[in-house]
Formats: sequence, structure tokens, C-alpha cells
Amino acid sequence: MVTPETEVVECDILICGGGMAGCGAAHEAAYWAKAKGLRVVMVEKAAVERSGAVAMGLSAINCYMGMKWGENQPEDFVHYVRQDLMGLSREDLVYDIARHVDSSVHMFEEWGLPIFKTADGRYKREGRWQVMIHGESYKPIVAEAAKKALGEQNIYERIFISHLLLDKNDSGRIAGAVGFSVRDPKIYVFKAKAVICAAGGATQVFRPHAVGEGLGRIWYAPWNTGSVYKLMIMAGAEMTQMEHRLVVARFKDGYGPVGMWFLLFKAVLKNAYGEEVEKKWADLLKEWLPYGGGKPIPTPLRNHQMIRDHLEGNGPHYLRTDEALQAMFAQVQNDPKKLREIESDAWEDFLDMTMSQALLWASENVDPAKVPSEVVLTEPYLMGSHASGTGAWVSGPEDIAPKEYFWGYNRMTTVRGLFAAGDGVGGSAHKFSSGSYTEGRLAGKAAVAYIYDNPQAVEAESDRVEEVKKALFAPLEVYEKTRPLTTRGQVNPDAFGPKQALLRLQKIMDEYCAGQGAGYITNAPTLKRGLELLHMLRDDLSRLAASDLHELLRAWEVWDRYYCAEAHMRHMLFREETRWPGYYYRGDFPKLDDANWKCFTVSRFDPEKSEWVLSKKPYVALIP
Ligand code: SFD
Ligand code: AMP
Repeated sequence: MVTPETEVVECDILICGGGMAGCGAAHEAAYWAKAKGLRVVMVEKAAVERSGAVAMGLSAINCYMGMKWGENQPEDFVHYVRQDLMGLSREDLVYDIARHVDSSVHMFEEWGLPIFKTADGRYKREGRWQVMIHGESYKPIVAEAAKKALGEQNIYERIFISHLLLDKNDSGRIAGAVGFSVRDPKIYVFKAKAVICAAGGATQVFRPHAVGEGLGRIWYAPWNTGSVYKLMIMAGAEMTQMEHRLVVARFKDGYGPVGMWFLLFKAVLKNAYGEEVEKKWADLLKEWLPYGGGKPIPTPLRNHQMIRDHLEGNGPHYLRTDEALQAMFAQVQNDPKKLREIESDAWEDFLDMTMSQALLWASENVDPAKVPSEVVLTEPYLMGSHASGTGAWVSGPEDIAPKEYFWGYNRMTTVRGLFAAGDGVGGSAHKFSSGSYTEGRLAGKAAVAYIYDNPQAVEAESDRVEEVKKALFAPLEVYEKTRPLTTRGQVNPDAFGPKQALLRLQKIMDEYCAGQGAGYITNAPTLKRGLELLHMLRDDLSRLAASDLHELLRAWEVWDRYYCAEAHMRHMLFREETRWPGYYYRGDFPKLDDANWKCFTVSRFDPEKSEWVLSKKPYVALIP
């Protein structure tokens, strides 16, 4: 095995992840850092131009207030998010994004992102919060601005950040990060006074619908493996709402999003017998008051209705694209030009953001104007930017955060100098692409302010750096050592590969942690057994073998997902309540319990003792 070389990179601010939040952080931090000559570096595991959840593009910007046209105010958005999250949001964070998000979207347009317009020059709305874009090149546009702001010399691509480093004199303070190149045998040690964690959410912690050759065909980005959570957990940062998750309705097998179909085309979800799911199960919502009585129906409760209908044996479920499009065609009196426009919007929805769905429809001879398409619920994802709020417990903004939520710098975690943004921040859902970018900007500006106030040098423990460097390439060594025991790489008495480990993790999560295969239900004994199995897997992970650098990346991605899985299970065990039916059910606590659980769950992993401590933090309503 070749000995990897090490490069040490000195900077002031390190941004981990070059997705939406990372690019926002880069653009903003670079601006404020200039005055003091601070160096801002961004590290990305892929290539910033096409990385992260927006790599393929998007067909809508799902978080836009439209304040310049008086469409919505930040207060309205707080009410919406509160309702959708069944009462529990960090409203200071939600408000903060809402008041700044429009300016981010206006910059995207200035940089060349085409946004649909109405006849009077407004952005065309798909729904109350969503605007439609021709967004195939959304990510390259945002990436270009970030790269220009930072300078090419400050962007490190194809490097996977695996560990954060803490200050040798103060274990509550950040000092940098370590990563490795996914192309060359090379380790990077980044030394920084502030670190912004913006490495996306976590997919494939659970067994997806498609396995075998279709394993990577999921809705959220398969390369978002939960690094953002693992990095912060292992650094001892407090995490919140790690029991929360996202389960959404998606077109079957292609995982095409449904928002545009529901909101713009007014398509209706019906069961195999032509019954409207939402109408048929309207009474079910009364069991979940007050949230069940509000509008819109919270995302988990929409799922809950669909699950109930499925359990009654009424599947498959179909989104009636045929009826919706025919109704729209009738409205334009079958004018061929207008008809083509509607059709082209319908196809562009997928061609801009989930091409596989358009390909699947084409290959199955599906004309959405003539036949309906099957819809199913996804496996769970851990993320903080869609209708879910998993992530770090961070300080809110100085001017509006209540005292319980403020400790100095906006979006700083409980580790000093460590900031988070996008999927990495918990308790503040519905940011989507634009809100994640905006949160990156907020974290970027705050990180510069933190360094202005804390200019003194930090230094990582040199023994720790050596320990991490040794661990990083260990899976290659395991492979070399164990290879003679077998004639076939993947089958070995003393080692196993990343894919085998991933499948084992997904099986545990699906069966014990309320995965889609288990009907999204679990209870304390099941979770406890799941944790036992998870710990057995952890013990075996020291025998992970990687045959090349690509597998080495996959091996470390298994560790990311492992930590996400453990945090998720522990939080679910802690919250003795079913708060979000349709996301998951605690069979032993099947009801909403506002008296005891209208609060945030918070965990801290002590890396020294390998111990998790869970606690509650209060929910504070910001706006009546
Ligand atoms: O409707 C490391 N999203 C949508 N947002 C919208 O605004 N409109 C839509 O139409 C959206 N839809 C949608 C969306 C996503 C996907 C996949 C589809 C459809 C098919 C959601 C947004 O995309 C999402 O909210 C934001 O992108 C979140 O931002 P952020 O920055 O938290 O995550 P990221 O953009 O994925 O970036 C993460 C980056 O980190 C890198 N990375 N780098 C170094 N080291 C490591 N260890 C790393 N681990 C990860 C990643 O490569 C990436 O670049 S709809 O369906 O919801
Ligand atoms: P999706 O395409 O499902 O990711 O959703 C895109 C946007 O539309 C998000 O803001 C969703 O919360 C919203 N959305 C999707 N379906 C519905 C629905 N049936 N009712 C209200 N909002 C929805």
C-alpha cells in the first residue's frame, strides 16, 4: 500500500461542503473577510459546479416570500412552518431565513437564473411559497458566484472531510478538519479558527424501495451521506430533532417530486377505486388537533392518510395527472399553443430536477395527460431543509432570538467557532435551496464576526491529527492484509466491504427503526434491540476493507450513516410520543403529547467517553 502524503492548509474560515449552503457561506464570508485579509477556504467531496442536492438542477425555488410585491411577510412563513411541523420549530431561525431569503433569490436571477414570470412581471408562483424556474443550470450559476468570490486557489474539490479537529487547549473550540482526496493517496489537514459545516443531509440510512441494481435511485442526493451530522456529533456539538425525518410522497420508482403536480396542476391523489384520499380520511385529522385542523394539512398527516388507506387495502395510489391536465386543457379550450406550454411545463418539472422520472415515463409509454401515475411514500431521509428539521442546535440571531436560543453568534453550534447551515441546522424546516443558501450567508457573516472577536490562534492536538491520519487509510490496509484469505474480494472471513456494511445498516434501520418496510412503526423494545444490533455492526466496522480510493470513500460514508442511525434511534427512543404520524409511529406512545413533548430533544455525544446524553430544550413561540 502506498503511504499517503499530507498537505497542511492554513486558513481562517473553512467551509465543509460546496452545496447550496456552502456556496452561500462562501459568497458572504468572502465579502466580509476581505477587509481583514482573512482566508476563506471551501472543501467539497465532488466538484462544486455539479455537487449536492441541486446537482441535476431544480424546477422550483420552494422558499420565496415575495415581499417586494407584498405577497407574504416573514411572520406568515413562521405560521406556515409551525403548522407543517406540528407545532415545533425554532421560530427565530425560521423568521431569520424568511426575512433574508428574497435577496438571495434576486441575486440568483441577476447571475442568470431564468425565473418564470407572469404578465405583470412577478415571479410565477407554483404555490404560496414556491416560484417556478428553468433550473437545469441552477447549481453551476450559484457555484460560479461562490468560486469568483473565493478565488480558485481557495477551493479544494474531490476531498472528503472525515473528521473535525478541536483546539488542544480547549476541547470546546474548533481548530480545523481532516479529509482525504478521493483521487490521489493524499490526506489534507485544514487548520482554521472557524468551520462552517454545510455538507448536506443523510440518504440511504434506511433501505430504499429499490435495491440491487437500483440501490442509488432514491429521491434525495445519494452522495449526501450524513457527513454534516457525523462531523458535528463526533466533535461534541449538541444536536436537535434527530428523531425527525422526512418521508414524502413521490412518483413510484422514478422518485419524481409531486409539489408542482399538487400545487400548480391541482392534481388529486386517488386510490385504486377512484376515492380521493384526502377527502375520504378527513376525519382522521381530528385525532391530531390542533395541527390536524389547520391548513395546509401538515406533510406527515398527508402521509398518515395515505398510510391508513393503504392499510385498508386500497392501493395502489395514483396522482391523477390525466384528470388534472385534461382540466387545464379544457380551461385553455384546447388552444394548441397553450396546450403545448402546459405539457412542456409538466415535462420540464422532471427534466430540470429528476430526469430519471421523465425517462421512466417515456420508457413506459406514459403520457401524463392520458394515464395517472403511481405514487408511494419514500424511505426516511434525515435532513433539515425540507419538511423536516434534523440538525445542530445553533444560536439564533442577536436581535430576535430569545435568551434560551442565543449564545453570541448566529448559527454557531455549542462548539465555539463551529457553525452550521442548510441541512446541518436543526429545528428550522422548509428552507429548501434558497433558504439553505441564505442560511449559509448568515453563518458566513457570523463566522467572520466570530474571528474578529476571537483572533487568537488555535491549534489541534498533534496526536489527534496523527490518530485520524492513521485511521483514514486503515480500510485499505485491512483489504491488503485479508486478501490472501480469499479468491474473491467481496467474500472474506475476516473483512467486509462498504456495500455489505451499508446493506446491513439499512436492514437494521428498516426493520427496527420504523422504515418503510416496517410500515413506519416501532416501539421501545424494538428500538432497543435495533441499538444492540447497531452496536454489533459498529464493532465489526473496524474490519471494513477498501480495495481502492473509491471504496475508501464508501467506507467512510458508512461511518457517516452509522452515526446518523445511532442518533436517530436514540432520539426516537427518547421522545415518548408520536408527534409526526406518517413520518413514524411509536406503537407504545401512539398519541401527540403536547403537555410533555412540545419541546426540542437535544443530544450530545461525548467523544472521550463514547456516551450519549439526551435532554429537552424549551419551545418558545416568537410570534403569536
Ligand atoms: O421539490 C461534502 N430540493 C429543492 N429545493 C427547492 O428550492 N426547490 C425544489 O424544487 C426542491 N426539490 C428537490 C430538492 C432536492 C432534490 C435532490 C430533488 C428535488 C430531487 C432541496 C434542496 O436541494 C436542498 O434543500 C438544499 O440543496 C440543501 O442545501 P445544503 O447545502 O444543506 O445541501 P447540498 O446542496 O446537498 O450541499 C451539500 C454539499 O456537501 C458536499 N459534501 N463535502 C466535503 N466532505 C464531505 N464529507 C461531504 N459530504 C457532503 C456535497 O457533495 C454537497 O455539495 S423538491 O423535491 O423538494
Ligand atoms: P415536493 O415536490 O413534494 O418536494 O414539494 C414541493 C413543495 O410543495 C414543498 O414546499 C412542499 O411542502 C409543497 N407541497 C407538496 N405537496 C403539497 C400538498 N399536497 N399540499 C401543500 N403543499 C405541498
